Amino acid sequence: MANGARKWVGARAKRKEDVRFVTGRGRYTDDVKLPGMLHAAVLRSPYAHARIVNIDTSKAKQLEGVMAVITGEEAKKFWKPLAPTINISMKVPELYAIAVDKVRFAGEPVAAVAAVSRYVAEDALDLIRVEYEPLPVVTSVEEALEEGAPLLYPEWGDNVQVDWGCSIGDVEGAFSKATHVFQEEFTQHRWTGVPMEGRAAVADYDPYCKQMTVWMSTQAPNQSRTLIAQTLGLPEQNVRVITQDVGGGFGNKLQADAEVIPCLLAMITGRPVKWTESRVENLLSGMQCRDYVWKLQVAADGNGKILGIKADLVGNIGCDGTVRAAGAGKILVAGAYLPGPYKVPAYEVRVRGVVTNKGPYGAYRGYGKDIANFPMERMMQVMSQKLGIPPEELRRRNFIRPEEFPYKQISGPLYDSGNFEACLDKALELIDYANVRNKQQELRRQGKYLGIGLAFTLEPSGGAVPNCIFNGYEPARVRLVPEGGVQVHTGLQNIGQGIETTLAQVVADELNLDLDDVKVIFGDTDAMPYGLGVWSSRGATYGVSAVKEAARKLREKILAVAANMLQVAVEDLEIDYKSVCSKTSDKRISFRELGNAVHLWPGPYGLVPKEHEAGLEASVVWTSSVVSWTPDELGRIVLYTTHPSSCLAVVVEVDIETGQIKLLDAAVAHDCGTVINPTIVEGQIQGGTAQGIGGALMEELKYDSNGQLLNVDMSTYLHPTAMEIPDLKIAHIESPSPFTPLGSKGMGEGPTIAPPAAIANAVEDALSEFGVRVSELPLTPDRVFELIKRFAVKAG
Ligand code: MCN
Repeated sequence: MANGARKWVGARAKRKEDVRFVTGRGRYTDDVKLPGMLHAAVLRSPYAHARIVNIDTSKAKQLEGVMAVITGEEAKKFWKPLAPTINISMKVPELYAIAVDKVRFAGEPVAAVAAVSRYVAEDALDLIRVEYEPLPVVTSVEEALEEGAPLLYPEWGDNVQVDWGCSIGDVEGAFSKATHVFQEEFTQHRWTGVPMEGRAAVADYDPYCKQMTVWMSTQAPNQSRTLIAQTLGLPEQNVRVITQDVGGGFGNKLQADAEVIPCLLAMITGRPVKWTESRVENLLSGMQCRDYVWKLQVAADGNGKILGIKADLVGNIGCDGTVRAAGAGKILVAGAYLPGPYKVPAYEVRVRGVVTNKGPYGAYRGYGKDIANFPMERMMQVMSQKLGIPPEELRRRNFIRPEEFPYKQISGPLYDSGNFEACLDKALELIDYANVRNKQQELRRQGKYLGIGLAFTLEPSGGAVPNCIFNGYEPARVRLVPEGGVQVHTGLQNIGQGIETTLAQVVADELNLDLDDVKVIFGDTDAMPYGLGVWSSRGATYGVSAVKEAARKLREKILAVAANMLQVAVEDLEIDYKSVCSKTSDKRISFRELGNAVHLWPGPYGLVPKEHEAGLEASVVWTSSVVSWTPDELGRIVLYTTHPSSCLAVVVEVDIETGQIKLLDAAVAHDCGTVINPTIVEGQIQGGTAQGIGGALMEELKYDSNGQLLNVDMSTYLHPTAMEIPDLKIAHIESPSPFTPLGSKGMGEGPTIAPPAAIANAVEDALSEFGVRVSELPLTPDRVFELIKRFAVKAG
């Protein structure tokens, strides 16, 4: 195959990993069974805020089959406070995996048991007596910000964990010359990722070799290893994290929090210990998201062109967003990405993350881009209605244009490429926009309420946060084995998103192989390079680039060795299927001959020319070529990453008698640069959009004023099924990124971002004759019914 030709990249290859999933051979952490293994259970606080006065574990210790019972106070002798997951300048609390002195959310661990079975361990929990002194509870940001509010961390002096802001351009000038100023408040409720498999860890400690092995369900095995080693004070090189299949991560599996409990219990008992999170535990103490209030002011000229934005965000980040969870960073991302795909000449923003007695605030598909997206896309709808400019036209007037890339957004990020208008046009075409608009008028005359809603997303794939630099790199190693096949070692993790197939596609193209000739190896910190796992849709940006460059390097080496062996010039050679052949003669050598010769029987002069390392493997640490080490105007070191974008268009019908919303049609036109596998990308869009629809229509973590979570199971925390999700229409628009060798950008998070705004916009559009303004989500039938009643009365 000629250099650069593509057979696999862009192909709808079937997912390699699905063979084991559909044959029931997926291996999850809970499947791990070790000889002599104990089971852990965790006692959790019933109070949202309380001082721990005393814990009596004596009866639990006497129960037959119990091997260890530990409280936070006792555990403190063995471990250190949880290490922060994100390294951003903000207040970092001193917290332990098992609470010491005080609990700050209902569900926080206060003691743990290791026993011969989970049943015995759970029975032992019932025998532990804890004396609490309840403290006043704050659940809303308004309460938490009040003068004299109860403080979660009295040493901070307030409840604000993160506070950042900036003012760029002539903001006051923009507002004074504006024809229109729009002022709105947008809020979103609290929801969560609900991975099918909760968090889980099996720890096995060898005290003689000081070796800790942890099977763990995580999105980032190396980071988990570092966090576990730091917390337990173990030499990191002796900690091995093994991650097999992961039953969904969705950003929720980036910490090492409760997972360190079985590790400590394994050290104490000298036996392997398993802990698997129950659904109740997952809803109480897993990563929670959204839950914020934006106050937004937009200055615009007479044509609806944005002149300036003033924005204020207060996020309810629960008990913590840095140690138990990494959600505080989302607040900063939201500040940077509010302007999204639009030109904003002047921008003033303040973002605050406020702690309350709700559960941990962590990463969830979107990581702050969702927080930025909702107010901006909702504001587009409000502006469109007030100005009488169609929503698609208003967006067009404000879009950054394709010829303007790379584009430095006012809030800091450098956008690599995109064609926003093409995405918008395609999404409209897919829902047959003009026709639906006509039909809308007709149906309204018959008493049927149809609405169309749009939302545009733009996000960094690979992370970019003001005030900090993410480690913008990823390593990869590609090895030709003697038999002629290839192994790829990556620091990414398969969490269901399909990297075993897509990375193989990239390598297969570079080395002219079939997919079955390539094995992708991941999920074992003793075997993989120190890569950073998967979050912020970084795989197709960083991981893919590293693998492609390593395979290219190996290709050069293969050609050089073949030239040596065949005694021809490198330029005369090309790679054919599993072999190297001369372009001008019938000389040819197979990968097997080459692999055997180099690995097993290198000749006296060596077969690998001096300019290459010996062996037949190549390693690359790929880094974003565009990192500005010079602080920008806000004093930030900025990592420039890739920016996928998309447009979601939905058509809804609202039954005004019941408040029921039916999604009649939905289309996504998205741009993630070069698409490696369209089928996988479409699957990501289907799954991500379904999650976003869930958040828009039904998913909600409901807390009462005492900080009690009221819905801790799947019969009360509602989740969408196939019944609620329309058959999505999907189109790919490709604006290859100039920042990556293949032009690919990540996209896994994006589809979850747009549905809340698009659906809220569609509902407002459907109910425009009542003047309905959607102020709260999820749009459950009772809430929609209330809205109609309230606005119908207002409208008289
Ligand atoms: N892809 C592609 N071509 C592109 C971009 C992506 O073929 N131009 C493919 C990738 O190779 C990969 C998938 O699409 O197979 C998603 O790629 P990417 O967007 O790079 O995301 P990551 O591999 O970094 O995965 C993480 C991302 C995130 S951050 C969350 S959260 C998430 C997600 O992907 N959680 C998921 N998708 C998920 N999918 C499943 N099934 N389960 C989760 O927990």
